[in-house]
Amino acid sequence: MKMRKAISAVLAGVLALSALPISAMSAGAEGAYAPGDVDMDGVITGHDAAVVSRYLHVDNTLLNADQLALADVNGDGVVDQADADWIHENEEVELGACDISVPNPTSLFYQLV
Ligand SMILES: [Ca+2]
Ligand SMILES: [Ca+2]
Repeated sequence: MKMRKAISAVLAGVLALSALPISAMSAGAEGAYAPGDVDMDGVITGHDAAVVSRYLHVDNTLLNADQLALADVNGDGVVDQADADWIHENEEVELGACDISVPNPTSLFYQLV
Protein backbone atom coordinates (compact mmCIF):
# COMPACT_ATOMS: atom_id res chain seq x y z
CA MET A 1 0.00 0.00 0.00
CA LYS A 2 2.75 2.47 0.97
CA MET A 3 4.63 1.62 -2.20
CA ARG A 4 1.58 2.40 -4.30
CA LYS A 5 1.17 5.81 -2.69
CA ALA A 6 4.82 6.58 -3.24
CA ILE A 7 4.62 5.57 -6.88
CA SER A 8 1.52 7.65 -7.52
CA ALA A 9 3.14 10.63 -5.79
CA VAL A 10 6.20 10.31 -8.01
CA LEU A 11 4.04 9.94 -11.10
CA ALA A 12 2.05 13.04 -10.18
CA GLY A 13 5.30 14.96 -9.80
CA VAL A 14 6.61 13.75 -13.14
CA LEU A 15 3.36 14.68 -14.86
CA ALA A 16 3.40 18.15 -13.31
CA LEU A 17 7.00 18.72 -14.42
CA SER A 18 6.44 17.41 -17.93
CA ALA A 19 3.44 19.73 -18.35
CA LEU A 20 5.46 22.83 -17.40
CA PRO A 21 7.60 23.47 -20.49
CA ILE A 22 4.62 23.06 -22.81
CA SER A 23 2.54 25.71 -21.05
CA ALA A 24 5.57 27.99 -20.74
CA MET A 25 6.28 27.69 -24.45
CA SER A 26 2.76 28.32 -25.66
CA ALA A 27 2.38 31.29 -23.35
CA GLY A 28 5.71 32.89 -24.20
CA ALA A 29 6.17 32.51 -27.94
CA GLU A 30 4.56 35.78 -28.96
CA GLY A 31 6.05 37.87 -26.18
CA ALA A 32 9.52 36.38 -26.51
CA TYR A 33 10.07 37.35 -30.13
CA ALA A 34 9.72 40.65 -31.95
CA PRO A 35 6.96 40.91 -34.55
CA GLY A 36 8.55 39.89 -37.83
CA ASP A 37 10.99 37.45 -36.26
CA VAL A 38 9.13 34.59 -37.90
CA ASP A 39 11.91 32.00 -37.63
CA MET A 40 12.29 32.91 -33.92
CA ASP A 41 16.07 33.28 -33.93
CA GLY A 42 15.97 36.56 -31.99
CA VAL A 43 16.69 38.91 -34.89
CA ILE A 44 14.74 40.15 -37.92
CA THR A 45 16.65 39.18 -41.02
CA GLY A 46 16.16 38.54 -44.69
CA HIS A 47 15.51 34.97 -43.70
CA ASP A 48 12.31 36.01 -41.92
CA ALA A 49 11.16 37.84 -45.06
CA ALA A 50 12.14 34.80 -47.13
CA VAL A 51 10.20 32.45 -44.86
CA VAL A 52 7.06 34.60 -45.20
CA SER A 53 7.52 34.80 -48.99
CA ARG A 54 7.92 31.06 -49.12
CA TYR A 55 4.77 30.67 -47.02
CA LEU A 56 2.86 32.99 -49.39
CA HIS A 57 4.07 31.60 -52.69
CA VAL A 58 5.27 28.04 -52.18
CA ASP A 59 4.02 26.29 -49.04
CA ASN A 60 1.03 27.64 -47.11
CA THR A 61 1.56 25.04 -44.37
CA LEU A 62 5.06 26.29 -43.57
CA LEU A 63 4.20 28.45 -40.54
CA ASN A 64 2.73 27.35 -37.22
CA ALA A 65 0.26 29.45 -35.23
CA ASP A 66 2.98 31.28 -33.29
CA GLN A 67 4.88 32.05 -36.47
CA LEU A 68 1.72 33.29 -38.19
CA ALA A 69 1.14 35.68 -35.27
CA LEU A 70 4.73 36.94 -35.57
CA ALA A 71 4.43 37.21 -39.37
CA ASP A 72 1.29 39.40 -39.22
CA VAL A 73 3.35 42.51 -38.43
CA ASN A 74 0.63 45.00 -39.37
CA GLY A 75 -1.91 43.16 -37.23
CA ASP A 76 -4.68 42.98 -39.81
CA GLY A 77 -5.30 39.30 -39.13
CA VAL A 78 -3.86 37.92 -42.36
CA VAL A 79 -0.30 37.19 -43.44
CA ASP A 80 0.20 38.64 -46.90
CA GLN A 81 2.72 40.43 -49.09
CA ALA A 82 2.39 43.65 -47.06
CA ASP A 83 3.76 41.80 -44.02
CA ALA A 84 6.58 40.26 -46.07
CA ASP A 85 7.46 43.71 -47.44
CA TRP A 86 7.50 45.24 -43.96
CA ILE A 87 9.78 42.49 -42.65
CA HIS A 88 12.07 42.96 -45.66
CA GLU A 89 12.22 46.73 -45.11
CA ASN A 90 12.83 46.38 -41.38
CA GLU A 91 15.32 43.52 -41.32
CA GLU A 92 18.17 44.16 -38.92
CA VAL A 93 20.61 41.94 -40.79
CA GLU A 94 20.40 41.74 -44.56
CA LEU A 95 20.35 38.39 -46.26
CA GLY A 96 23.92 37.36 -47.00
CA ALA A 97 25.41 39.50 -44.25
CA CYS A 98 25.27 36.84 -41.58
CA ASP A 99 28.40 35.74 -39.76
CA ILE A 100 29.36 32.56 -41.59
CA SER A 101 31.78 31.58 -38.83
CA VAL A 102 28.62 30.54 -36.96
CA PRO A 103 26.81 28.63 -39.68
CA ASN A 104 23.07 28.34 -39.39
CA PRO A 105 22.06 25.49 -41.71
CA THR A 106 18.57 26.91 -42.24
CA SER A 107 19.81 30.39 -43.17
CA LEU A 108 22.50 28.94 -45.39
CA PHE A 109 19.89 26.80 -47.11
CA TYR A 110 17.67 29.79 -47.90
CA GLN A 111 20.64 31.87 -49.05
CA LEU A 112 21.73 29.11 -51.40
CA VAL A 113 18.25 28.53 -52.84
CA1 LIG B 1 14.53 35.88 -37.41
CA1 LIG C 1 -0.93 41.31 -42.02
